[in-house]
Amino acid sequence: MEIFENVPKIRYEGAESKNPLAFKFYDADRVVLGKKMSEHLPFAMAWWHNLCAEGTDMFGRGTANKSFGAKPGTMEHAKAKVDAGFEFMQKLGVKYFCFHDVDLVPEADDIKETNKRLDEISDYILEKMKNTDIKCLWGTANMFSNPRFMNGAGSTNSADVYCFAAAQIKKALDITVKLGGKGYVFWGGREGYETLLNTDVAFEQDNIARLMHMAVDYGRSIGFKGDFYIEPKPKEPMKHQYDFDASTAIGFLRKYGLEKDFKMNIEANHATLAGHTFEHELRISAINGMLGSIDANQGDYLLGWDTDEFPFDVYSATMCMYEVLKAGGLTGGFNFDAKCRRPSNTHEDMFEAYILGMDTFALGLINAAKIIEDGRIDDFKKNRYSSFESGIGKDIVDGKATLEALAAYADKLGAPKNPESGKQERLEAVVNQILFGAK
Ligand code: XUL
Ligand code: CO
Repeated sequence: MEIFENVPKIRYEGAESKNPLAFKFYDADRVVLGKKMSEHLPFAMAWWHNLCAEGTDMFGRGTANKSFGAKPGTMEHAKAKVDAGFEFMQKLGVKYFCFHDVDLVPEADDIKETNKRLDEISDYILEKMKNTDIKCLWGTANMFSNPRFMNGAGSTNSADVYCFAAAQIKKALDITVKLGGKGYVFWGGREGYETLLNTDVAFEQDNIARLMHMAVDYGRSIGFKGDFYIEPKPKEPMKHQYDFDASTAIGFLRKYGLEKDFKMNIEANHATLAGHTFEHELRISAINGMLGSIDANQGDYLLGWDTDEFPFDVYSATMCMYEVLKAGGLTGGFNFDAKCRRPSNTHEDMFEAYILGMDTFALGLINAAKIIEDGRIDDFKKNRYSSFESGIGKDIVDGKATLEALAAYADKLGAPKNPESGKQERLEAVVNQILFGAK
């Protein structure tokens, strides 16, 4: 049975098209820098926003109907969401999905019953997957919504809750492996604190690391070959979250010897909440060999919280794709961790939102490839450090210098000349020329 009857298969119609249900820029088979767009951009659907969230906010009920013809809270509804999700992905040509355990089935009072439901729904999803080329990008356990996690999961003060979190991770890993997921995410929404007055930070961080080590050991023991991811976020819902940003999370992973099994899942809106640009977080991850996957969305600079909007900002997508291309691509994908605005409450809006996001990233890819082919930005950056390519600069880079030798060199020099201009405005103008100039 077709659920989205009014929506046809979404096709590429080109930049001139006025059809809201067509791609203007995302042309799956178009080759950019030697690879198809669809390979550069492995898009994923976020189960939670797309199939579960109805637009509830702090002040009002949902506005969208996500019942898909079944009674919410039942296994029939869980299956209807699978049907809707697969039809949705197939119509858009989205090849991956991401899920939390509790996105898939209604959580029961008893974890044994929840797990039984997860077995049933994952059988149903597997069956669907067999007839399509749709795959699982990553799975995760929701260890933040249930009140039992109010003091954290890995960072909780309750050993019983800690064990419950372990049980949820174990099952979420089972399901991720069963569905062939490429990754497993830890987003620490409740792993943090409200006040230091009641918090033993060192103990809590040690405990989070213990849980992650157990997850890695178990995952590997059941044949999980993919990457574990930390998804950094500085705040919301907790006032201070331990995985503040990529640098903090990478430092944590190294401290606890987890860096070989983990990479970063960078979310654009989390980057801006941390006071960074999206591309900053991508660069920091990439230079540490930890750029894994992306949660593709955007925030609102006028609001101080995680608005999870669909990507619309072409500059940001361009800078993102520049980082991704420079890093040689992602091992993960681009998960639209994004939701329609509350008044965009129709099923067509769900499609149009994904079309917007996919077209924005297609434009980002096209633009980033042009910037790289043009070469001026990369050349400028490289030449900017040319004083380290010979003489004393090369000695420094080659590790041949001592502080005394450099001080002697500086003594002879007197005062160094000021370095050359950083030319930011010229480089920004070059980017604009590449984006909007003659073809
Ligand atoms: C919350 C968030 C999560 C993670 C997965 O801000 O981004 O949905 O992506 O738990
Ligand atoms: Co996310």
